[in-house]
Formats: sequence, structure tokens, C-alpha cells
Amino acid sequence: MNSKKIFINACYGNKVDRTPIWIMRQAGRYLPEYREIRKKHTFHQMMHTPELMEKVTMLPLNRYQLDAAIMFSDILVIPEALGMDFKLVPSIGPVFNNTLDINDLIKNLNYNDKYFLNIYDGIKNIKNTLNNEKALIGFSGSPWTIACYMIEGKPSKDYRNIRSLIYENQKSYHLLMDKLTNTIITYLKGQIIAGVDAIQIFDTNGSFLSKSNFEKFSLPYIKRIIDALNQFNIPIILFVKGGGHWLELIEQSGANVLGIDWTISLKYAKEQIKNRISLQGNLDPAVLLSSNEIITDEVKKVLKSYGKGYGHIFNLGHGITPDVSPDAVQTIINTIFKESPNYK
Ligand code: 1CP
Repeated sequence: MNSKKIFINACYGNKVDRTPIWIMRQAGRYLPEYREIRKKHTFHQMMHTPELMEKVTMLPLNRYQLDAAIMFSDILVIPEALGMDFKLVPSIGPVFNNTLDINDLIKNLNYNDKYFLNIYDGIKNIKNTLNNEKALIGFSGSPWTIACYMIEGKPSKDYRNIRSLIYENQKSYHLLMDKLTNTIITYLKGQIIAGVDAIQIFDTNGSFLSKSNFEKFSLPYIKRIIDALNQFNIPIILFVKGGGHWLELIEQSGANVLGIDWTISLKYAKEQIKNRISLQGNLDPAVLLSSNEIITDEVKKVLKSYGKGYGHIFNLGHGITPDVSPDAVQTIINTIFKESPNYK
């Protein structure tokens, strides 16, 4: 069974002989070869030049026996397609040139249907290179998570401007969500037509919402996106950071796989969803800063926590951080190949 088949089978809980693995933010700053390319090109050039996008996407695949590539891009391409540009500012992150004036919503956000074309070309290049040996994951941020950045204008420790907006001005909030949802559906359909084999929706900022606010302000829009993609019959992975305590809600999204952060055990998650759908995760990314012995032990614990079964995709509980040694990733992969067949 090749890597792509192992990954896709695990997404549907079908038979595999080992656990598949990929890593969130696998094509990133912890790789020296990434940093070399980044010295010569801006982040935007890397995302929007199809050849560069392909090259950067392939960096971790050239080094490690990963089962899936994730296209190199960012969740903030959605606001850019709507006319809000950002710059990457060292030690802050993405910063928008202007924040969104919520009262001027309709006038300010105009979808540019040419914006995604280079990304679709990049996907076609990557697909050719992967030759159906490895899966290609496309992605988008969730409407809530993307809106957090648009309203705040930059990364924030609490996203309190949008959190107050959902109490103060629900009409505008829902109008914004509606626009984002439609744009995301168009974008993800385009990715699928260009060839991605699976989609991951990142609701990274789900962790800033209460359960009832998640249910009201984020979940309905995620559901709408997943419903619109159903016709394509490819696996949809939903990662809601902080959502481990409301898995029964997240399961209602219709996703095939739930991404689990490191704050709950896979055993608990599997019990909560009664093993009905697959799980992805959930090694604490901080483990990768430890010795190889500790990494090996902690990977074994994650495998044991999921236990016997086919519906597990190994990943971290969130993105890999820039300070991790590339060796640490090799240790994880060695452990998965050696140990995971014992759980099938
Ligand atoms: O070279 C650099 O300085 C760029 C750093 C960088 C990278 C490598 C950014 C800026 N984005 C990315 C790539 C990226 N972003 C991928 C690539 C595919 C992969 O290898 O996984 C993906 C899937 C994302 C998604 C993303 N961007 C999320 C959701 C997932 C997550 O990790 O939480 C979020 C919240 C962003 C916003 C963003 N873009 C970049 C940064 C540093 C951030 C985070 C800012 C913050 O909130 O602190």
C-alpha cells in the first residue's frame, strides 16, 4: 500500500498496516533549506510563484518519509483575495496594511477572482511531482479564525476586538462570515479541481470561543463549507484548537477527520466520538525540543492512547515551531514506522 492510500484509508477508518503521518507546518522555518529559500524570496513570492510553491511544499517530503504534503500557503490569502493585503513583520507575524472597518463591509471587500490562479497552478505542479505516491492536502482557515486577523489586523493574545463584536454587532459579524464562507467555498472547490486529495480546515482560533459561542458563531459556517464540498468525495479534516471539550459538537460539522490538540488524550477523544470518525494528532509540539529518547517515548504514548484501530493519522497537536531540530522529526517517523504496525 503506498503512502497516499495509507493516508486516505486512515481518513475513512479503512484498513491500513501502519499509521500515516504528516506534520502541521511541516514546510517551515525549522528547516535550514526553507530558511535559505526565504533569504532570497519574500513570503508572498514563495506562496504565489507556482514553481517556488512547489519547491517549498516538497522540502519536508525530500527529507522525510511523510505520507502527505500540505501545499505551501497561508490562511491569510482569503483576506488578500478580498482586497486586504498583509506584510510579514519579523517577530510579530502577519500585519495587515489596514484593519477591516466593519461598518463599511460591503464596500471594502471585493473578491478578485484572479487572485487564486497561481495557487491552483502550484497545486497542479505539486500533484505532478507527487505522482499519486503521496497525498496532497489543500487547506483554508475557518471563517472565524480568518476574521480574527481581519478585525484585529495582526496576531493578538486574546482577539478581544472580534470577541466584543459578536456581542455588540451580530448583524455585521454574520454579514462578514457570509462573505468569508462564500469565498472559502470558491477557493476550496478550486483547490479540489486543481487536484488536492484532502482538505484541512484550520479553526486555530476556536480556542478563543466558549462552547456556546463556537456553536453560534463558528460551527454553522464550517458546516456550510463542508456541505458544499461533500459532492467531491475527498476527506475533510477539521482542526479546532481548544475544541477537545466539545467534540460532540465538532463531529456535527460533517468532517471525516477531527484534528486534536494536545490538551486531551486520543483515548478520551475516541470514546467521545464513539469511534465513528477518524482522529488526527496529537503530540505536544514542545516534546520536539526534548531528547530523542523522550520523543520516542511520547510518540509511543500517543500511539498507545489511540490504541488498536485504523482511523488514526499521526500529527502534532499544533504546528511545529521554528526552534525544533530537523532530527527530531526523523525520530518521530522512525518510531511510527517501527511501533504503529503493532496497533493494527
Ligand atoms: O518565513 C516566514 O517567516 C513565514 C512563516 C510562515 C509560514 C511558514 C507563515 C506566516 N505561514 C507559514 C505557512 C503556513 N501557514 C502553512 C504552510 C503549510 C505547512 O507546512 O503546514 C499553513 C498551513 C499555515 C496556516 C496558518 N497561518 C495558520 C493556521 C495554522 C496554525 O498553525 O495555527 C495561522 C493561524 C496562520 C497565520 C500565520 N501566518 C504566518 C504566521 C507566523 C502566522 C501565525 C501568526 C500568529 O497568530 O501568531
